[in-house]
Amino acid sequence: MPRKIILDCDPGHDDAVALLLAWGSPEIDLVAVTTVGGNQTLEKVTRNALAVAAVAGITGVPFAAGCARPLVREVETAGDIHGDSGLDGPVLPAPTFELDPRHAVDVIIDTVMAAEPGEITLVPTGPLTNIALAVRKEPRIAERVREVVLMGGGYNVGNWSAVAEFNIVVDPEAAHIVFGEKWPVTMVGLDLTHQALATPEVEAAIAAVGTSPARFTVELMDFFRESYRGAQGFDHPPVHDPCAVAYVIDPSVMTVRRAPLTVELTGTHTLGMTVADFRHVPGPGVTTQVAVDLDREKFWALVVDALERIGEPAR
Ligand SMILES: [Ca+2]
Repeated sequence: MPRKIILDCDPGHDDAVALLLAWGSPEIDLVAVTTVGGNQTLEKVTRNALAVAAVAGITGVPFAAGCARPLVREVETAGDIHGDSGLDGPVLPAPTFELDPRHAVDVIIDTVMAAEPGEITLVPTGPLTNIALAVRKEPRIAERVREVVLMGGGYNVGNWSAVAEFNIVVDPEAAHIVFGEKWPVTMVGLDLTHQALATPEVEAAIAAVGTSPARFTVELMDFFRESYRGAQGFDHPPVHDPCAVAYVIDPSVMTVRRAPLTVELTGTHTLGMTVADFRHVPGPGVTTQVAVDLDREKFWALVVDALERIGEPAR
């Protein structure tokens, strides 16, 4: 049985790859895509999500726009990494379908409440604003969601500050809400995603697929490489977001470790830090875990397989 997921994203180069991976994988049933302001403004990331849908030939999946700003703090975007459009590099095609008229928060609630308990997995790959608001508006989703597998945070490393990751630090209050709910949370953070580097060998394997979605992916990675070289001194860009999707497809793609997980909300130098407490053997009440080690070959094989399955969509 394919796993039903809602991808809550802010495309974003790596979100785009996450969307392609989800759409092209038979193990995933993509039931909705929701957008949140993050890497760029809500308007831009929503347009980008529809552009990726056009590239991949996605049909029959509701796409809905959500929150334009964090719960408490001012808008902060990542134009230095993702460019002015939020998806700089390739030419972005025009949308091929209309947005769902509902707010993303309502799409999340409606989808989870209409499904059987334990059927829907939430995969947030942007700031957690929509997810936090959804569980505040309809608390019963906390018991009905199978699990939350999110890209964000890091127990040992940051990128937006020395200790904080972008998705978490731009809306730490939302992350606090999501980490504190009853649902199981897997945090796929920078400790893991910095192992998912789009090396020239990886790009060559993607390029060899030979389709327009594969070329689109290579163009995204080329832009991402230059950004990461300039902004953070990486030789090859870490492709964060598809790691969360890959974990849903095949949990053996990474090792995880259970630990209590909290978010720093008041630190002078540590705002948005995700703190995993590894001191004790976690008790049965601990429902959070962090991703540790990635099987790189298995991960990139999933991405290449998905692109092969997507093939050359009709326009
Ligand atoms: Ca993202």
